[in-house]
Amino acid sequence: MALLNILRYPDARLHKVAVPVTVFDDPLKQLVADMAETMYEAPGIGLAATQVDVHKQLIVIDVSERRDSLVVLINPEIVDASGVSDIEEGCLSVPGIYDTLERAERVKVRAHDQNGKLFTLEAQGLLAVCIQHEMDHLKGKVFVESLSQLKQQRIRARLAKQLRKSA
Ligand code: K1U
Ligand code: ZN
Repeated sequence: MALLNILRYPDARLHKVAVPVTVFDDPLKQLVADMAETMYEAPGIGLAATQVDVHKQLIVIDVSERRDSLVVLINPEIVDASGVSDIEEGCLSVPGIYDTLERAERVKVRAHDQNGKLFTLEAQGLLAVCIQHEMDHLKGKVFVESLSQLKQQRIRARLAKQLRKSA
């Protein structure tokens, strides 16, 4: 397995739109394993392929406390959504920034697993919010871009300061 590099906002590659996976082969399974290892090591509760500069519709998520319940969503589609959640979001591509967006509290998602098998998952709470956050990455959207212009300005200033400190 290998640790992958996570792109940092405002890298333009985070805006690429992912294409559907058509081949469920060994290299795809290797990518799933590498993304899971990268997510656990970060640590994070989710990771979209876009964030590791692979522009395919593939997400890994684990919101369990024991970190032993990996969910792999390939070509995910939300088929039902309800309620309103105010769970705070973070992003491995925007370290140190947390905020809430208006998200559905419950989603029903249809996706393929890494063997190509189609399944439906009903999620609520943090898992539902994480699925929506990761699916936005696949569309080339980073969560901070849905915040007000004022908040985005402040975030850009904070990130520039972080960058200066680490240089
Ligand atoms: O997409 C990402 O960058 C991952 C992101 C997912 C996410 C978190 C919270 C709400 C919605 C989506 C993260 O994992 S940020 C890190 C984080 O939340 C976390 C890390 C360690 C333990 C618990 C949470
Ligand atoms: Zn993110």
